[in-house]
Amino acid sequence: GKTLVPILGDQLTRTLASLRGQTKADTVVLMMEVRDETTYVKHHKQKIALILSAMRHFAAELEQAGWQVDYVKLTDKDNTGSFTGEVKRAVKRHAPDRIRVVEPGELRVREMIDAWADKLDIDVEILPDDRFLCSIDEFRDWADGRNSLLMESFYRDMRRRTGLLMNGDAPEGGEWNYDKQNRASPDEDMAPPPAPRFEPDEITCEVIEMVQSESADHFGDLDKFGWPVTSDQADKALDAFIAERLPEFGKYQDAMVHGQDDLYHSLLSTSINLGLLDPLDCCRRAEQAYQAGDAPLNAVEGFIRQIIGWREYVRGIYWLDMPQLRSANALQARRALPEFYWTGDTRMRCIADCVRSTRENAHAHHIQRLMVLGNFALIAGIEPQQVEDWFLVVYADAYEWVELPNVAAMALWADKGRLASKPYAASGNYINKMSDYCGDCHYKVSKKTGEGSCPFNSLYWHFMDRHRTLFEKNRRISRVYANWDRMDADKRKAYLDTAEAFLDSLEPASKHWVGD
Ligand code: FAD
Ligand code: DLZ
Ligand code: SF4
Repeated sequence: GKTLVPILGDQLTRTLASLRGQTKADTVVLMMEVRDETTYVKHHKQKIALILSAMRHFAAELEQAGWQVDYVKLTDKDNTGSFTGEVKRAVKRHAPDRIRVVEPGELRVREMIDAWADKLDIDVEILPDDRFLCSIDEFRDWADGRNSLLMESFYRDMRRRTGLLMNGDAPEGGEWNYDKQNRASPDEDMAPPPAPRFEPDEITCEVIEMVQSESADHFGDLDKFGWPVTSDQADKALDAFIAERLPEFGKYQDAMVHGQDDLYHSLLSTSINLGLLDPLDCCRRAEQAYQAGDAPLNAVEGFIRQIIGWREYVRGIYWLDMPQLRSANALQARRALPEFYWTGDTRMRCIADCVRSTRENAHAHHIQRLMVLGNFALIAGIEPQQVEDWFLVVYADAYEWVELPNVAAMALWADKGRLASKPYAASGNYINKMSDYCGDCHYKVSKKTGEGSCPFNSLYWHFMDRHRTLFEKNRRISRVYANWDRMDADKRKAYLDTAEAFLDSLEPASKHWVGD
């Protein structure tokens, strides 16, 4: 009999588990553009355009390879607007014997799929997504019975399993992790070659036009759209990264430069998350560059760690800790997200630049996300759920499985340190060291308190002071309180008053940015 194989928008992989072992004659592939997915949060316009364009290109490739593809467009007149509604209609159209689908990236969608068998009265086979190197069950086994879930120990296991940068049982170069060499401040004479951009073709232009009218009130610009939308383009982006930017990727991994949005980053997250690139393949190609002497070990190890370490790890944490992670708020942060996260309208030059890049590119790099946008939300005490919604909306690579652990657990410490032993809170000093933002800022980074002082400085101490009972016991932070106690009382009061006045001045974001 016939099998219906729904392929979701981030499952654009030719070797997807649900296609393997299927014969073309007995299979109908179903791809669905649906309103619920484009609006469950009001995603950045570029994110929607990217996903829908990549879906259309992928469907065309499958058809060319001889698969029968039933493709539902967003504006088709009978489109019900939901995955379940569209699968139901497709079951009517094709009368399949069964449905075969790869598990989705998000719990929200998993719950829909789990209901299909009953709702549609049909056999539903849900396959593990083996594009990840570590399955959900394997991660659960790894986590079981450990009292600490350190990324570093997970990462070492993954190195052993994949054999990447290994000499037998020993890590290449003698160390597992070269992060200490990956913290250089930006240099005047840094000249990163820009990441390749791909001119929108006819399919992409059509999608962009549709998004322009269907999602007109969503956040973000479309004019700079240049994301890879096919696996061929993604391959070219990977080649260019490895040849041109990987060698300096490690050294400048944490650097930030005003107006320079790519630096030495790969910009491959959108392609990997969509399935256009295979994560292990990216790592192997980086390893080859190291073996050929074209890229140093600290760069290659750093890149590989992000992919087989962090990326796999956060995905495991997501499935381990959902649904609680979505409501976690260990620091009981209740403040509203400020409007400037959407408009960039703030005199904090670091934030304004990160928001600008986010609006123009649907992208910001890791340290901008963690140490500027995340750090501000952490020390200002913004409610995690509002910050999570923002991150899910604005980045072209954002899906809840990767966004949520990074925001809730890594940036906001909402999980009480299950993932990050110590909160990533920092004053203006850190941003000044790692960027060129502060020189031309309205605020003075060297000024600690009072009018015109850098808000990160006073917010940092306000944060430390208000969470003292919680953090004082943490050996990695207790030194901070020794410094605080050594200040005279007037100084401490000035910090707290400056922070309070600044917090009072924040304008809360309008709700329409995320949806109703
Ligand atoms: P590179 O710096 O070139 O890194 C190489 C690859 O490693 C990335 O393409 C990505 O696949 C992977 N990677 C690196 N860091 C992480 C990480 N912490 N978690 C998972 N994968 C990682 N990444 C997303 O893909 N989607 C998100 O929604 C997302 N939200 C984030 C939110 C916050 C608050 C923070 C701190 C990080 C977030 N990240 C997210 C991780 C990281 O910032 C992006 O993956 C990275 O900036 C993508 O740009 P790049 O491809 O140039 O990465
Ligand atoms: C994010 C997204 C958007 C905006 N639109 C669609 C869509 O129209 N059709 C589709 O199949 N997938 C879309 N997606 C991606 C899904 O939301 C994604 O599969 C889930 O987030 C699971 O990770
Ligand atoms: Fe950001 Fe403070 Fe530097 Fe201004 S002075 S750019 S607000 S860290």
